[in-house]
Amino acid sequence: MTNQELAQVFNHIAEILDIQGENPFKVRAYKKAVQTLENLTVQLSTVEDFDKLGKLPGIGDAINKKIRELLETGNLKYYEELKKSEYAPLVEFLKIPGVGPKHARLIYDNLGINNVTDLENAAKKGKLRGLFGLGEKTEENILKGVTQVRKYKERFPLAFIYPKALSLVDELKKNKEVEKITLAGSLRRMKETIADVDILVSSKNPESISDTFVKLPQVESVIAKGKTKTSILTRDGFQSDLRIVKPDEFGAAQHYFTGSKAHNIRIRSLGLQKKLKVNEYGVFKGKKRIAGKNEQEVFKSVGLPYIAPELREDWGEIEMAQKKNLPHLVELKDIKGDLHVHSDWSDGNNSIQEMAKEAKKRGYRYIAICDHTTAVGITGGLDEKRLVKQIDLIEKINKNLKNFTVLSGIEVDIKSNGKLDLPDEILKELDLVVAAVHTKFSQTEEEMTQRIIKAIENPVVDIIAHPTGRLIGKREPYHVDLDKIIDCCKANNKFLELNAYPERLDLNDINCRKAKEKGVKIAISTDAHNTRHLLWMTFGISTAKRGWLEPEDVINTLTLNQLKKLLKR
Ligand code: DGT
Ligand code: CA
Repeated sequence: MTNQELAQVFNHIAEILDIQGENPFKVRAYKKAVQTLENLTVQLSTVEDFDKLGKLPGIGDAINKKIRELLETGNLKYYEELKKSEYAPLVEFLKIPGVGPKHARLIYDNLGINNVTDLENAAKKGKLRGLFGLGEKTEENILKGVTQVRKYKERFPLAFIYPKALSLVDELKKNKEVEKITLAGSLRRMKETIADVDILVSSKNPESISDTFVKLPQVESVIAKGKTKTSILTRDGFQSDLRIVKPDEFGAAQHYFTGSKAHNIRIRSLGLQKKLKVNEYGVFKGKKRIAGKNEQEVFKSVGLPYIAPELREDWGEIEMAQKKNLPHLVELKDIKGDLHVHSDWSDGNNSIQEMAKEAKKRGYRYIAICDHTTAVGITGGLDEKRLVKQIDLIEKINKNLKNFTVLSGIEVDIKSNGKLDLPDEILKELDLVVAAVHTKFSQTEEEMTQRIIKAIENPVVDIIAHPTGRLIGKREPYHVDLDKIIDCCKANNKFLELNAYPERLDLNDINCRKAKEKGVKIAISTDAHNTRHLLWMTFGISTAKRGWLEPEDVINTLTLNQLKKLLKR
């Protein structure tokens, strides 16, 4: 079990206890444990001598014992019992924005409702109003929330699925009958949400591969088991389909099952024009297979160069490939620094030194510390006085660093009137100013657009962070005219962020492309709140690729000197 999986168990426990109305201290203890587990830098399952690990911060004896039980047996008796509670199904309600544990319990105790469909019907019929503390407004919010949750219910965020899919692949690889193996489907295209995990294997012994697959420790149940296709439901709640093909067919199958469907249709019709049949088994001229071993062959047979999976959406990649004009996509290795990370000066978990050290370890040359300002309403938001101190400290830290520079930055809040949360005089002293909206999401499009434009037009601002404010599966983008924002950035020589934080990915793929087409450059930043979060650059890069970005479209591919010139400080 990974730390993340342990954290999920304790989070679920905390939610059920909270709904049951347990002692708040107990609930908080579990929530704290979740945070600790998510932020640990060692994987507990790899620790041989658990006793030597010492006390984990914020985790008491009782929870410690439960961690052990989970690691040793893969199960937790206490948790299994708790899941049988009549209140357990109500955790579904907590996903609806604005519905808390108290509401959930109140609704169940009074109306006996324990599933989202019944809740929706009750809200429609106005049965919730009148329950203590609930009104018409709550009913409206619940209905809105339910629609939002439904929209994403069947899909999982990329960052949640990705590591779990890789571990399925690693497990399968242990079977020596596997010749080649690849992820396929939306996951190989790195879409921001994924319905199911498609895996493709070539082997001369398909039965052996299916047998391994259905016996993996991740399996909750087997949906179907056949010679060429086997499907499982994992303990994480997602489905994974495994296809097994002959070695000669691997490339054709890889292309077919990577999709997208729209892309495949185009490729097939290009084939038809050349009197070729393209399918998952190969490319055929009459009965003769002329390609199929690898994807390059498949593309070549229809007269195209290789097209990266992230581009395969029929968003113009076929035409560009025909003109031999495909973008040279940005890669992780092009990235020279991270321009938006937090430290323990605001709501981050690590010190500036620790963030710098980790970034250097990743091969970066610079990092910008951009802590929050006070208006965001978190503990530790920076005011002018503390920011001056932070600038001093960073100067000192830099004296002890070789081939690496910490930039003094800030994630300054854009207030509802477009003014910034700190005076320009102090912001001018910084190497970099990232500005962002964190409050009053309900403004009209006109108000929000003007608010952000005012910030862009302020000479001290360099980058607008997470420009649309959406949280995947949780919050829709605020109303904003992004075209105007992009135009304004272009006119003022400012930049937009692609925030790689898994639930943000904001700008998204399409909007990155829009910015690029209008000549606005992008900063791909993780918004890391601890050292591990720096890894999220991977998802920033994949989204950038889906947005057709090339190294020259991305400002953190620049050397420090080039960057400083661009920022004109
Ligand atoms: P998802 O699962 O909704 O996140 O998205 P995908 O793209 O992974 O879709 P999925 O799992 O239904 O199918 C995987 C790939 O298989 C898909 O991207 C293209 C290919 N495929 C599936 N069904 C068809 C089809 O009817 N026609 C064609 N041309 N390709 C298909
Ligand atoms: Ca899929």
